Amino acid sequence: MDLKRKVEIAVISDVHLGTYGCHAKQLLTYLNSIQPKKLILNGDIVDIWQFSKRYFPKPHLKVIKKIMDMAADGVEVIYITGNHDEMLRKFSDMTIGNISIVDKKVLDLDGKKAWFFHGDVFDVSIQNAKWLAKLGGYGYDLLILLNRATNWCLEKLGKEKYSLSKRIKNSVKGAIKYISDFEEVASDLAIENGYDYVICGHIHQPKILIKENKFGKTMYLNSGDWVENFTALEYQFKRWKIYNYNKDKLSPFFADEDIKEMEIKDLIAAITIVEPEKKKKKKLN
Ligand SMILES: [Mn+2]
Repeated sequence: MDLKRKVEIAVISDVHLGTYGCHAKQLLTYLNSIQPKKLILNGDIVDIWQFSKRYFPKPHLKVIKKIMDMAADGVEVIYITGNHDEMLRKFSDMTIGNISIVDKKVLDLDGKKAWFFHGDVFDVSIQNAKWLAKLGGYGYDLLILLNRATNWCLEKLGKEKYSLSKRIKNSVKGAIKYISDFEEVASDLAIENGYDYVICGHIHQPKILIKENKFGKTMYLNSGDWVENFTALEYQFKRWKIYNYNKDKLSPFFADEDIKEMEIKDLIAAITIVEPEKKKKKKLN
């Protein structure tokens, strides 16, 4: 009997393999517990920025192996590049077997349009991002180049690359503002482009929100991270849910899962036992 939880789509982001903060073991347990049709890796999976530290323990390798195995078993793996794995952007739009590397992805989900991207395009300037991204796909690509150019200059000047974690460390207030701006901009752009769902990572804040403005509404989703939150997004039965490793662990995540495992006679018994009690109550009344 296969006890893996079947989901249509599982989305993870911000795993940061190759860093001390990454919780690879928990992620491995999670990946072993699901059987998705599509696995979307929404950026910052392997942290190539910090690769020089030569830290890459066994569980981190196992995560990579697991993802490759899933792909070999027929899972469609979509690797969306982030800023910490931006080196992979050189290979964007490449496909190797069931694994494809892209900078963004649009999927049709039961007649609704879902827009996936990591979210670092908003880093350099969230205000500039707003009007640049209005150019649709072209604007998104421009923003990636802008971010890359900025980081290249910073490096040449001997400064640290622009990173969100640094900004958060610098000021809590600034971080809160950035997070709400991020959610706002991503949602506004999604509404403008007619997307029903906008799915990001990057800010390490798992969330599902309905966002509305005068032009329409969209659902904003963030898959969180495997550094602090241990979260994923799952799409099944035409709806999205946040999987939270600490809360949901490996217990049946959807209510109907334990029903599915029951024998038919037990199911019938479970329904029929209730009946005599109901009748009894009626009589008492
Ligand atoms: Mn990122």
